[in-house]
Order: sequence, then C-alpha cells, then structure tokens
Amino acid sequence: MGEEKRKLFSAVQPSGAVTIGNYIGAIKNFVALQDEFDCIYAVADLHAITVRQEPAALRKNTLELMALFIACGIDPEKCILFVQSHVPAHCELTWVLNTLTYPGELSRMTQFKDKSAKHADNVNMGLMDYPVLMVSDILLYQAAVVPVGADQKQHLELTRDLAIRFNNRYSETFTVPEAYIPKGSGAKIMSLADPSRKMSKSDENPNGYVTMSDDRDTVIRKFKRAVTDSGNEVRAAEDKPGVSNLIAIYGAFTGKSAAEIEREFEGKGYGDFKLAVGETVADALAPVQAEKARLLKDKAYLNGVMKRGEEAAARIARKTLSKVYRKVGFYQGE
Ligand code: ATP
Ligand code: LTN
Repeated sequence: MGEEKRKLFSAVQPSGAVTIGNYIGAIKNFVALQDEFDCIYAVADLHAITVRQEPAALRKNTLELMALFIACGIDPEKCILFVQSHVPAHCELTWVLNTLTYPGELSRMTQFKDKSAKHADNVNMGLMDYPVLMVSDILLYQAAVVPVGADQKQHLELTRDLAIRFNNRYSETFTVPEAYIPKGSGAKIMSLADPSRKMSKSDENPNGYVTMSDDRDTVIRKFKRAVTDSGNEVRAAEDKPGVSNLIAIYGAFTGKSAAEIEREFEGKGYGDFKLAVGETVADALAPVQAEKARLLKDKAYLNGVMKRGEEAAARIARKTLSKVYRKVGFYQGE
C-alpha cells in the first residue's frame, strides 16, 4: 500500500447562495487537492446560525451545498463529505478550547467586527466564538492543510496559536495546520458592483455577486454591468481594480494567466472583454447546475453520502477528542 497522505480539512457555510467567489477561493481548490491529500469537507451549519437563518432555508441550503460540492467535482468515494452538526465532537472540542482562548483574541477578529456591524441587532456569543468552532473543525481531524480564501487567514492563525498552546500545556496532541490560500487575486474575488469590497453572498446588491445557480442571461447581464475603471485597456493593474478583478475571474475559469488574457484582448475594449467573461462563466456553470439538479432529485443518494461521511468523520473526531479528554484530566474509567 502507498504511504499515508496528509490530511486536509475545509468547510463552507450553508448560509445562502454560493458565489463564484466561494468557488474560486475555496471549492475549486477542494476539487484540485483531492488526489494529493486525504480530504474532509463539511457543510458548516453550526457556523451558519451565528447570523439569523430561516430554519427551512437552512435545511434546504444544507442539502443544496452538499449537492453542489459533488456537482463541482468533489468525489464522495475519495473524500469524506459530511454535515458539521451531525458530528457532536465539534461542539465538545470547542468547549475545551474555549478555556484556552482569551476574549481579546476573539473580539479583535476582523470578521467578528464586520459581522457585528452588519448584524448590530444580533451580536451573540456564537458570533464571537465562531473562530474557536472553526479551530475545532480543523484540529479534530489533525489536518495539515486548510484551503480557504484570504478572508479566513486570521482564523487560521488562531488555529495555529491554539494548537501550539494546547500542545505546550498538555503535551503534543494536535497537528499545527497551514492555510492553503490561492496565489494572487483569486484569493479574494471582489464585488462586481464595488471592486473595493469582497464579493459576498450577503451583499444587499445582487449585482455585486454571481452565484453558482445564476442562469445564463443573469450571469451575462451582471458581467455587462460590472463596474470597470477609466480608460479602455484590458490590463491588470493596481489602479484598475474592476478590470483586474474580471481578469482574475476569467483566469480562474480558463486557466489563462493575466499576461495571456491581456494579449487576447489587446486592441479590444471593456465591452468585448466583459461579454467574453460573462459567456465563459455561464458556459462553465451550466454543467455544474445540471448535475446539481440531477443530484437533488436523488435525495436517498445524498442522504447516503452524508451518513457515510458522518460515520467516517465521527470515527476520526472521536479519537482526537478522547485524547484531549484524557490529557485535560477528565475521568474516563480505569
Ligand atoms: P459571506 O459572504 O456571507 O460573508 P462567506 O462566503 O465569506 O460568507 P463561507 O461560505 O463560509 O463564507 O466561505 C466559504 C469559503 O469561500 C471560505 O474559504 C472563504 O474564504 C471563501 N470566500 C468567500 N468569499 C470569497 C471571495 N470573495 N473571494 C475568494 N474566496 C472567498
Ligand atoms: N469560517 C469559514 C467556513 C469554515 C471553515 C471551517 C473553513 C468553517 N469551518 C474549517 C476552513 C476550515 C468561512 O469560510 N467563512
């Protein structure tokens, strides 16, 4: 048999329609890394309830995200795919790690500050503790690598800090993981309506994002409307955030480099370029949408994938958690 592969963990929240930002920053890498690593991917529903969710929508989004993972090319025969709330060890390890975390470490997190401002009427303890739950997700599986978008970098730093803190206090227990963030601009896809802001599924303006379920006309219309910069040259540059963002998106879907794209559109204006990006993205999304629709009709299959994933994930998680409980001194019978 071959040698054991290193473990990889990541998750996406079922908090709404998945955007092409989530795809480029995270899911695309989930697919690309599945042969190199032992991959474990979760639908992070425990994380999702840190902001208000409509229960029926959360249930539907969970199933849809599972179908989307598979439709994008994650192979349930190669990877463990599960729903976070199905494995109680995530909450159990969070409790222990909370006792090693300082409130100041959590209150200064950028995401906590942004989300507190955005949901001022619902600043709850879960929102503040969100990063510790994320740390638990990762450490339970002894993951060495965690593919995420650039916005999650701070949470990965906390993960490393807490792993080291626990190991120092109680002896070597956790693998200290590394973030795997796409190189260049793919790590942070910006809003099509305001290229100074991250593309976000919770944006009030739907023209800012393209979702993985947008139909062809919607995708093309949103790209046609995308805010570009002064001038008309298709070139990636710091003073051209709108065009640079479109180049990053086009590059992610075609595999072309920025230089190749600049050459391809030399002498052509923004209009031609925006249409090409829209058509390329729409062409890429169509087969994923068809496969997702097919999978959603086969609920028994999806439930089976989740059940198998839950069992496989729980087995690994339980092993780590027992070790943790033993190290902190919880009596486990003699
Ligand atoms: P929200 O947009 O509501 O703040 P989110 O999309 O950031 O939520 P998740 O669904 O949990 O939150 O994100 C899943 C993954 O997608 C994470 O790895 C995150 O870093 C990545 N991601 C999110 N937005 C972008 C973006 N605009 N560009 C690149 N990666 C992104
Ligand atoms: N917080 C992440 C989603 C997430 C995650 C994780 C990512 C939850 N648990 C563990 C990597 C590893 C986000 O992208 N908003």
